[in-house]
Amino acid sequence: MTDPTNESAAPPSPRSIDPAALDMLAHADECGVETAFSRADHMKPCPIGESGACCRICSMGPCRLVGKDAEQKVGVCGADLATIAARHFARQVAGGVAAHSDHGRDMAMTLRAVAMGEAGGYTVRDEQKLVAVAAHMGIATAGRAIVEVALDVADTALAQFGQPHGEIIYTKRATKKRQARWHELGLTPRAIDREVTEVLHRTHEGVDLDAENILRSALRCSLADGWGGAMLSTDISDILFGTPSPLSSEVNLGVLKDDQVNVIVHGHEPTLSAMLVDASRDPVLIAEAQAAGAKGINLAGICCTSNEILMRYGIPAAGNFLHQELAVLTGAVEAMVVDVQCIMQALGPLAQRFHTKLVTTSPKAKIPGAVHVEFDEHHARETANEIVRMAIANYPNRGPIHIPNYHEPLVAGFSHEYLNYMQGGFHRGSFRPLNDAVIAGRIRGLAGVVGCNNARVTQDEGIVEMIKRFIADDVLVVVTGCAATAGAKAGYLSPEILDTAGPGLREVMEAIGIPPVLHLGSCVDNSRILTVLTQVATEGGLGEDIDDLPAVGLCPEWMCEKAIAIGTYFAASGAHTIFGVSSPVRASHEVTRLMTEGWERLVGGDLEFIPDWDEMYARALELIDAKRAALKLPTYDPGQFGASGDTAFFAAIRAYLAEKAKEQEVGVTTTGSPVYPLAEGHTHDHPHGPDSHTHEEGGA
Ligand code: BF8
Repeated sequence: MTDPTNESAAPPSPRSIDPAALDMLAHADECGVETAFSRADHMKPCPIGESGACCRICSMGPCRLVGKDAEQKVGVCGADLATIAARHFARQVAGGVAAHSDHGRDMAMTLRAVAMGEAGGYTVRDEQKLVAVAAHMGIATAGRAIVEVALDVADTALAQFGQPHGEIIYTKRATKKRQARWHELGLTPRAIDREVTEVLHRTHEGVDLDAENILRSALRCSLADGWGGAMLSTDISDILFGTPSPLSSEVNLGVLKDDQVNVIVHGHEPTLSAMLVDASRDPVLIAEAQAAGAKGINLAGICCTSNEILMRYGIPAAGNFLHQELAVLTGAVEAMVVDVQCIMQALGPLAQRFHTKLVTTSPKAKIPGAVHVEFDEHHARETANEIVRMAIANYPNRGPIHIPNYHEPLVAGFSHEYLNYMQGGFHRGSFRPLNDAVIAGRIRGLAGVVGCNNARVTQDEGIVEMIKRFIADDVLVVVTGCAATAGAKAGYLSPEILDTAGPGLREVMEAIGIPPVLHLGSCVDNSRILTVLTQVATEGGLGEDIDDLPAVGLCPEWMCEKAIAIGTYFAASGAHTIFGVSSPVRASHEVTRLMTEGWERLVGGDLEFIPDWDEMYARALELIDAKRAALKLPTYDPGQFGASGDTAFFAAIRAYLAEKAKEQEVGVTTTGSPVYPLAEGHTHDHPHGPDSHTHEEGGA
């Protein structure tokens, strides 16, 4: 019998723009191993479910409303297409909020354990951030011990999940105008778990049957993530592991080492992975690795756990979502340690074909074929040591290896705090230079390029296209999650990329030392984009709220419910947001209308789905330019800027530095600014030799 879901068809487009991925996919074919890429070729998406026209909420169905008159049809209970599509969408939002926010809850539990002295190995690494967070929460800090404040912060954070009364405290961090709008519309989230539960209740069979009302509950639920669970997660991670500031590292599968014990961390939470960083640098464990025949222990990351330890410890990223199987395929990974989210079940059988030990660590996330070593923050370091020893013991079992030789340099770690610092220093942190540059038109606008890989589209293509075009057109880009990794793999997070930026953007970058593409962190760190946009909106000169700003959010290769939740909270916060791939509500014109023009009227932002890259980009620029016009800012003119600082004098310095770097086969490293050695003063890798020199010497 033929499997109706197994339609074979020629691959419609290249599977990836990443040469490392293409190399590994050819290797997978040689090994006869299937991957998400090949499975996607053979498993077409169900067009009814994909477009939001399938209702499987009760056992009278599934009801599928299809055909030219689909919008006139109803399911067995009488639900129409708009209700069905809206219910499905709202449940996706609730799923995403639950995932991010449960991650946030775990961070709060760890902070609580630290405050109680029960989490050996963890500590409050960023006391300043703790004090700032306490201030947001209305917790007194003067004269109190750090652990006391930490306990109050942890308990206040945990209360946000299930508090019976009140509102989510961090909504007060939005602009006054936004807070008033949410109140007026009844969109201020009350408690995180309550909003998730209420969406699940409303979308149960026979409850909320009005598409617009269902979508309002989805907006409120999403805000419980953006201004609740995700923001708490970011803040508490900063408190426990440090607020990121720029550092350099490398990305792509070439970061794996052929002569070291390779351990990959994959998933989302930074707790165990931070301990694995310590374990991988422990001289005792390194000696054990050497005794097993390896030169050392090499830790690398996949997905957002990777972003968490990349931006705080400089641990290299082996890749993004679609790289997880490819990493195992190298045959060089002794252990892949996973926690929660974005972990493919395919890793179980795949790891068994190679020597890789797949190690699950969360009681919430087990995988057939994996070894389970349960993580408990009270004994985290012991768990990390156990896992590293397991990897070391596995090193002699390695078979043939195939590591593609692709690795790109990158700069990551731009927190909201650091962006303030780099624009105004420690005492006068500010966004004034950025706002002024946008007002003048040197910077045309701001874009967030975020989200996943999706095997339905060419890996990284949409993300990289958007980044490339934006910076060439003087739009400053911030990136998070797998989009950040995609941009980095394509070289867009390296200092050299400044040369491809438009003239106005480059001028600003060179003047204040901001790279044109800022890596803001993992997917929970999309909350950093909310705080950045809020500060831009309140700094002056660009309106009063996020929906006044010449800014857009893009998620070209979205894949999961978390991405839908993020897109929805950006919209509810006033941002125009564009997703690629396909629309989960495409079947219903009414729901599509409600989420675009309806939401724009309601909250000032919207959520659009545009699968074509050219159309997506054109729409993004149209939105940015329309906001500039509404603010009565000068029309963007690329010919107007770019001359200042571009003198022969500076050109000579740049040429000199490039020549020196080439001669000595070392890069020019910088102090303060990772981007451009002239921004805040630079030092070289070789400050004390006869070749050492300063700016002045270089420019003389
Ligand atoms: O949380 S971008 S594929 S790893 S969901 Fe998953 Fe998507 Fe990657 Fe990070 Ni975010």
